Amino acid sequence: MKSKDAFLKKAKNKQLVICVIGLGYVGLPLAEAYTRQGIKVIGYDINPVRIEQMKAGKSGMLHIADERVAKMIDSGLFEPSADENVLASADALLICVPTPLDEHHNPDLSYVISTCHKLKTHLRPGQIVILESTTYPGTTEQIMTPILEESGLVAGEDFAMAYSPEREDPGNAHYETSTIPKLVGADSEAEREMADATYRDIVKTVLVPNTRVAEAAKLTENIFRWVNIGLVNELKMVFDKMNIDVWEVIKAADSKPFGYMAFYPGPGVGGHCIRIDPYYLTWKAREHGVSTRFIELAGEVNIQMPRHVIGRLMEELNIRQKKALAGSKILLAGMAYKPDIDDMRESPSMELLDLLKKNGAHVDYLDSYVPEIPPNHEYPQYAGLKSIKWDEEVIASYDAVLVATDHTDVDYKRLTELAPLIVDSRNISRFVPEKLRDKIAKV
Ligand code: SAJ
Repeated sequence: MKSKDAFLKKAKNKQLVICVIGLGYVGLPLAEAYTRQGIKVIGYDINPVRIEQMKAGKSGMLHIADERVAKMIDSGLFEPSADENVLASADALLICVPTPLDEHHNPDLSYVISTCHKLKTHLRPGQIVILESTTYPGTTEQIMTPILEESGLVAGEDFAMAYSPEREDPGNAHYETSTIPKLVGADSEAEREMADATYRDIVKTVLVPNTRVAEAAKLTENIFRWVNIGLVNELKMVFDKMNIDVWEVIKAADSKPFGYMAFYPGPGVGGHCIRIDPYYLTWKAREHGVSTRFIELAGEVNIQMPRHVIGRLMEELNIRQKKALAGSKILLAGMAYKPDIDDMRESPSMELLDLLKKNGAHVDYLDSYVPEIPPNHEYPQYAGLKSIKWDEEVIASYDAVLVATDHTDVDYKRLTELAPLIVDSRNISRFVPEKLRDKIAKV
């Protein structure tokens, strides 16, 4: 690998120029981690509005305080830019762009591919290109490298390639970019050394033999969650039939100090990681003629959970209120896909809302983190719908409250006192005194 030594020398002296491509929930904290170590970072994003936000010291994300961006700007080490000519000036190019699913639930690498086509016209010898976005094994080698080599440069000789999966967990109070070990995979010793040197100043690196192992490891981490969530969702349905409280069962099992890890049932699986990542592997596995029945079965369980919850709501309304869902007034508590964040992506609450409306219910929602449903491609008809405000008279007017996300800013005791029926998919009864729990139906 030409100019590896020069690269390593610059890294040793903290003189590497880093370019983070994509300033979202992954790229921005990554850029911040470098500025905190006194290392110059160019923040490249195709969205000029995003760049203006950065320059004005605004994060544009609820979980990242503006002050953090202002501090990055004031350090003089962070240079936001929408000008692609900056790409040539960096030593390391870290790609943090979205890898969603398309409308057929197949991997959509269009952002990665378009970034590579842009990058190839600025690529120069001695640089390293590292993909951070979650993707299927083989992406770095089979998709990115051929595009970048259209520059005439040869990967592994003129420039280096590596893969280092992002492990950002927005809103996680316990871990942040610089404290989450960073997998680093590359297909030659020299490229591994350069990739390691790129990250070593900001985070503990974990070297893996090649890009495929690193790509597969990230998928494994999230598919592990997907299948375990599917397991507890199935156990919930089994134990409900046996009149056993699955939450008590999980709590009991969790007393085992080894060999068990608690996951919890819910109304479905949301988010832009767990909900998406399994499909990257199942899609790629088909190319190799390998089935992924277990992963797909977990998906079948998880995906039908919103319908299961609505079915249980119907039963409880019928039995306890002698009411049909059609014509009933329902309050949906929780629109975000997990507690205490504002992220709506793939939230099961949107499917619950849609199912409630399709069954003729009058539906409002309560979520202080999501004051208004943002424009979205799956349920565009609900964009603009606003959360109600907490008003005791209004809360008492609903036939049932369906709890879909257990935000901690809700007074569940008071909610249970006010509403005639609580249909609880998140075990919020743990916040409610015993004497009130007969108003709660766990689903
Ligand atoms: N969920 C359950 N039961 C559980 C855990 C989650 O129903 O026991 C649901 C959540 O309500 C949510 C969805 O699954 O709708 C995903 O929840 P998550 O806790 O996995 O959170 P995510 O989607 O933000 O996942 C991210 C991932 N981070 C990255 O991919 C870098 C994941 O690897 C982390 O483990 C996870 O955060 C985390 O631990 O918070």
